[in-house]
Amino acid sequence: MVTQKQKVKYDHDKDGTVSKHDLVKSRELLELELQEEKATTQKYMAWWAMFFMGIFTLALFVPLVTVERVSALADLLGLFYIAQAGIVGAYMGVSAWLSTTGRGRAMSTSVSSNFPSDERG
Ligand SMILES: [Ca+2]
Repeated sequence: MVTQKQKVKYDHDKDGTVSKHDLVKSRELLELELQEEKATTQKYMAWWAMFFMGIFTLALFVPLVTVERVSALADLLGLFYIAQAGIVGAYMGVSAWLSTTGRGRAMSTSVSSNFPSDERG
């Protein structure tokens, strides 16, 4: 049972019925939204990793943190920096790889070509 509100949401060509074509388009839009959400989350992860590397580096110079404590945690701090830099590097590498392979461009082209001209602008 399709409610009137769902009809308005999924009826992309505004002909009053929700056809298979409308559902395919809705599915593509949902997939794009999920990809966008995932990319945004990954971007925030990379930014927070860089932020915490800076904060931890600055925190090591606070007088409250003794040299003995830093020496005791040296191995752990090394792993921390490697892990954080790995997150940032992986994000940047995958972003660069996706932009050079044209995967992102191909997706946006295929979706926009499926839209009727009245919905583009
Ligand atoms: Ca329709």
